[in-house]
Amino acid sequence: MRVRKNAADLTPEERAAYVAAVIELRNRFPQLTGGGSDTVNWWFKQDQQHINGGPHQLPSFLPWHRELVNRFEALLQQVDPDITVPYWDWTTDPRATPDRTGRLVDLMGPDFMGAVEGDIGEPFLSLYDPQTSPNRDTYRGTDREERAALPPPHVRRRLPPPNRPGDVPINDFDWSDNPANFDAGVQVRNNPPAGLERYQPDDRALLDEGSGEPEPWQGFADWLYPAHSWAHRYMGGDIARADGHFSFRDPFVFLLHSNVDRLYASWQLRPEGDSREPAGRLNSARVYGSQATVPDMTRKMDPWSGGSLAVPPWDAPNQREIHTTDPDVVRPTLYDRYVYNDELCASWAAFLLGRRLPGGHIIQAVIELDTVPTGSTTFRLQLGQRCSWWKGLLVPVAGSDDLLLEVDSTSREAEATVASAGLRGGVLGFRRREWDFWPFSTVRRLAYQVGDLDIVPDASRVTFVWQQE
Ligand SMILES: [Cu+2]
Repeated sequence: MRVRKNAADLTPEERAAYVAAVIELRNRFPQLTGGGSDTVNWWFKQDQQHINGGPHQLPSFLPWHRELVNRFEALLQQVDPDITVPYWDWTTDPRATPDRTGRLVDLMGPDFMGAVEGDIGEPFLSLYDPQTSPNRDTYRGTDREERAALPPPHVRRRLPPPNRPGDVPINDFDWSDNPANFDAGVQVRNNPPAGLERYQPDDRALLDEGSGEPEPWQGFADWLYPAHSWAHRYMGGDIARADGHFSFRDPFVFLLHSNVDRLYASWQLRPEGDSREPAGRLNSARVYGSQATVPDMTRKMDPWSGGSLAVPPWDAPNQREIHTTDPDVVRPTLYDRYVYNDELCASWAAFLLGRRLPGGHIIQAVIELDTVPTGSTTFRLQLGQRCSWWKGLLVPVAGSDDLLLEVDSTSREAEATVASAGLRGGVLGFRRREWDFWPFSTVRRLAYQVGDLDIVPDASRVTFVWQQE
């Protein structure tokens, strides 16, 4: 499993590979079930998917856009298996955003993300065409499929003077060159809708939204949405246009949405928080709270699920339906840095990077004793082919010897079931090439589903599964 990196940390080679893969998608077309290929190439398909399915100001905003970014990343990996979608830390100016060492890096310009003013130009000149049909931007109804196959006439930006988004007054945001949008922008400026009047320049404050409330996910998501809208408007031009969501024709949108997903993942992996809503954030039955049952969240996710809202290639019969509660949609993606760097999130990331952890480090798996089923719990350990440094998983059992799950070198898999009542709480850790539990009695929630967690070495996987009855 590869890790999504801060765009500021990409090497020149990684920048070039990412740009090349994005442009290559313009030359690739979806294969159709009935044979042949679609007329809309995989790059224009991003815009088309978003226009046809993308929910905004709705609860499914986060799961839907996560799925979109994941699918886009999978396409890029068909071009180059090492690529992940980098993110822009939107608390910083993309022209001067710190890398891991604190050095300020410019993400814009012809060697990476293109211009900050006017047409984005190189390296993405091939993603639009000023000579395209003038109707390209107005497609509606039955001909939208045909028009989606054409390049857009332009991809523009208009960043404000150098500043980080949180420090830019709303008056300075671009509302695009569309007069209707501009009017709308003036209206917004004079009478901001709920959420837009306050930008969250502090990621921790953003993750705190909803904490302790009856609906923590909703509380958080309701603030992440306007923070993301703010980032769109900060970039200006097409990525900021409100008249039909044209933002996914600008490649920068994936850096922005990779950051949306990073904040969402950080929220899910947040080690502390209100005791009523801890590790359930990784659990598809609990993460969304009562929002899980609203129609927007229970309907199948389009355009990928077939049916009337689908676009090729997902309009084929018997298309697999995608739902907001699918494990692939709930499971947070791996990032190099989460908002809470020092605790579970960082451990998770370090673990997945496959580094041998220093002796004092702890990998936490949060087990919430309140939610342990009355029956039994199954631990499963699976190793990939290149993984050789594991010994096993030590499961703490009260009143008897701890259970050591040792991996058989042939099957590379081990499984054991423990009566839940017998589980002793602890912090699951990695030490001396073994998994270990430390007694950890000051908090109640102790271990939980780490859930289908990929680890490096590549193809290795460890899964702790609560068997729910
Ligand atoms: Cu969107």
